[in-house]
Amino acid sequence: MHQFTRAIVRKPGKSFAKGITTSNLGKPSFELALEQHAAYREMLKQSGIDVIVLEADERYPDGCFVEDTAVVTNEAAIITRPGDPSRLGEEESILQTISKYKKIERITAPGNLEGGDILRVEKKFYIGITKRTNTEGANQLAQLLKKYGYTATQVPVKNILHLKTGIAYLGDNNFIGVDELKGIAQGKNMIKVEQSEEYSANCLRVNDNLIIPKGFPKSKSQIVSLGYNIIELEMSEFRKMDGGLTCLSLLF
Ligand code: CIR
Repeated sequence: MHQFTRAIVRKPGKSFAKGITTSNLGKPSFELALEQHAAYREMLKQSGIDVIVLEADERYPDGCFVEDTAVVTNEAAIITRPGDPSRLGEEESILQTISKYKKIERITAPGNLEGGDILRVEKKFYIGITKRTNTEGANQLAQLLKKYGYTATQVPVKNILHLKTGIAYLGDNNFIGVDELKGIAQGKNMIKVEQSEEYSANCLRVNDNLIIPKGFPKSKSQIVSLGYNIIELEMSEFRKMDGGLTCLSLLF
């Protein structure tokens, strides 16, 4: 599995509760979100990551979900073009920061693409076609990835926000995901999440650790059996805004 050395994160702002959500789980607490974000940053440090922390930008309530603003490979950072108008512009400060470390490529109009729709499995990328990522954006990304020696496959996604809302690659040919996306794991091992625990399909492998959301016992018992070094994080406030573990960082 790819080893990461750095991550960019952005703290949630006071406008956090004004972001986009479909969850019906109520209004998030800003204070609790800050606490949970601090625990997330601590987890990254424990996993050997040098964490670059950006302050909140109140213009963008969803700005803490930095994953959506770039797709980062060894060779380049591909700056995305978020598919919801309220999120367009978040990518500019990420560009400023990441350009210190990576060559920059960009997704351009009429392409839309959000990083939550991009699943990397070793040298292969899956690109979810969703309300946020259109085929134009996906084609542009596929071309760029091809240039750097990767392959890309487009996957239509229904019923969930992003591709990675429903599936994660844990490394070692292991996936966790929802039934709809089982095709991606064909011939490999996939832990199937039950509908009541759907949120736990978004896990995050960071170097030697596997990060899982707290409160999903059925998924957890199956993940434990795979033998990973597990860190559980409380994600309640981000979940209220449709965000998961992968959304909160850009790892490279
Ligand atoms: C949104 O709807 O855009 C945010 N409230 C949640 C984004 C979550 N990001 C992700 O899954 N990569």
